[in-house]
Amino acid sequence: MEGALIARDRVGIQDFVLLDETTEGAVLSNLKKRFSKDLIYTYVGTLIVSVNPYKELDIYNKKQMELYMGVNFFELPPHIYALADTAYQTMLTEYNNHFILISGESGAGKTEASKKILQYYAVTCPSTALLNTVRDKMLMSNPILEAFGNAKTLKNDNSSRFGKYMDIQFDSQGDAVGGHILNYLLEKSRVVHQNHGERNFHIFYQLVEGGEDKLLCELGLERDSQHYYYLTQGECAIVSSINDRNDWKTVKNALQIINIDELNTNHLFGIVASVLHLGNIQFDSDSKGHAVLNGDTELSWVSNLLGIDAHGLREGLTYRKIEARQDQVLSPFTTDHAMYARDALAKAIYGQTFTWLVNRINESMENKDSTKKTVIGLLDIYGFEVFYVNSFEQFCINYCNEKLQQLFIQLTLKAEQDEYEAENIEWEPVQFFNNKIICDLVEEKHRGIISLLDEECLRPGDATDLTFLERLEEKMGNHPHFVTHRLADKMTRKTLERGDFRLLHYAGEVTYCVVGFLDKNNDLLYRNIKDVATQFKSSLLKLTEILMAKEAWYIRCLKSNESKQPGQFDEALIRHQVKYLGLMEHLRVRRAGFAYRRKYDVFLKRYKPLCPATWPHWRGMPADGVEVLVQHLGYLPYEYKMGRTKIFIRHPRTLYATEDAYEKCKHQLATRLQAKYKGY
Ligand code: AD9
Ligand code: MG
Repeated sequence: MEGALIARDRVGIQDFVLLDETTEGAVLSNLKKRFSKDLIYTYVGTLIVSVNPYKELDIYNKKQMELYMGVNFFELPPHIYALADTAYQTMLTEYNNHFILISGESGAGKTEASKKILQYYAVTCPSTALLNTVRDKMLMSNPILEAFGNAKTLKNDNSSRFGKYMDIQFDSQGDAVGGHILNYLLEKSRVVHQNHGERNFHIFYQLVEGGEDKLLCELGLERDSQHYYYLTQGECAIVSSINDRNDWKTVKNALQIINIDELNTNHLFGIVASVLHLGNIQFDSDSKGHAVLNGDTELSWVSNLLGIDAHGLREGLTYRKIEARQDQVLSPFTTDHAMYARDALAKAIYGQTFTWLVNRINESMENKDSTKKTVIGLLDIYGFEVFYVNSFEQFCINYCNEKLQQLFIQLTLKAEQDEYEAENIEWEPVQFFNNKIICDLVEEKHRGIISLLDEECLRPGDATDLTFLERLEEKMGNHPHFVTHRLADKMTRKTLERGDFRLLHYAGEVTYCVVGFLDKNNDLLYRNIKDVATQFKSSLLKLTEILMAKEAWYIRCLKSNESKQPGQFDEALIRHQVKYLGLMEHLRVRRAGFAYRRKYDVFLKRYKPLCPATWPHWRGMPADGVEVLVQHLGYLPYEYKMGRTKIFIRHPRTLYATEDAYEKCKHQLATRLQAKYKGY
């Protein structure tokens, strides 16, 4: 019981709350010391800091999982299994909902962490043959969604290009009985364009590399990714850390497990293949400057695979249909317009396929039993990212991270301080940077960037990306987190192009190029034209509501170095992340405060057998019962405080001693009961 919490040796300190000094230097040196011993997890109270090791560690096996089952959080060395288990145990005892927020920048280890937690539940929760199939489906949803929704970027060879929130549903016995996934904004533009050094979604390469000869023949595909325009722009089809052939087998197997039958699997790959064929359709200009297809082969493959009329498809790719009164007029495209139409179609087909897959996965994991369930939600969203050129996609991704940081601040720093205030607990306020100002800049109604973008998209006439930028300059001119070439001082201006705007995000500065903003936003907007707020903004808002109603657990992932190398601890990079993730503030709040708090009735209900005056019933107010109880247990005055509705315990050790006493007492009670009933 002593053990991990107060361990302080060559491997550093396992909980930052116990550091002698709460300076950035001390935090970094502790992280570094632990990282050098392959100890990638460290606590700040019940929050986990994880540093990406970029190598396989032998800490995720079944034995390790069993070790952490049912053990008090601080009893063993820090591990995400400890967090997963504590969330699970709390859910069972308090019968409430939880979520685990995994955050960090691109490549920091969020997706890996979420997979490990899911595996932990799949292995350690009680099981039956029926439930095992549900679990297999949950586990298998990962390779499928990663194949269709992840890609190699410059930051991460397996970068999530969509956001994912997964609820794992448990029954009252603690069995994992079902699951549900919400997905957020897939980066569809990647289907038709990849930057240098990046790839399209994994599934395309898996199909071309791993697909059986017969299948490729049926789909009209060459076994050569270089043959496809949509796969060659990034010039990096082969990635040493990725085995497309093996991954293909995994995905095929996973599709079977989630009950997608052979017919639908064939349709699915037919659609994937049709996107590749579409990308290879090229256009020439006729004598009038109108676009004409430069061949029929690819067109007929697309029409065959999608089951649509070839003539209609050709017309759709080369003409705009204008409805005039009762008539339809066809207005020919230029080659640029035709390519745009082709790409728009490819993105739409892929986007719909992704949504269909998520729906099918959800159907397969659905639990139809209507008895009440509790859930643990796992949030794994694309991380904050800054590239050489940043576009609308990065704007959405970084805005999403900004929102999650805001949620973290609300739920931890601010809520912690608010709670002390509400509970009348004496408290020295801690200053922290609140990024609400940046969230408002992006999302405020009628004034924020998204609203202005929507307005510009809906404005009839001559709206362009540049007129949008002008509108931003007009409205945001004085905002401390917004700058453009025109608004910048002399020094800053040198680093800004005329078509750029720069946002000072919580995690750093990002310069966005406005080219394509209107087009890409239109794509989102027309799905939901009646509402001016874009879909993404409202779906994030909904997500925040879902999360706010649950008890939160946090994993903050740090990227150890930019070159994806094992053993490299880039101090400057890590210092930056420690800073913007607000770890120092979090640590100060935690250290100054109380590690554990519970409502009086919940606390009393659990521990009342430990005191003759409260067992089996306490007749008075719960707060008085708790006071009597902790006096009996010998709590010292500085170890706890009585709030308005809750007891606050300063140090986890105090609670663990109580929990141990409770376990012992429970055991004795059970033995006594057994002895009593033996006589009957
Ligand atoms: V992004 O925002 O989706 O671009 P993530 O999800 O934060 O990003 P990811 O989990 O994909 O990053 O991790 C990136 C890579 O780091 C993985 O592919 C692994 O090679 C490596 N990684 C991450 N976590 C671990 C770990 N716990 N053990 C070993 C790890 N390797
Ligand atoms: Mg990821």
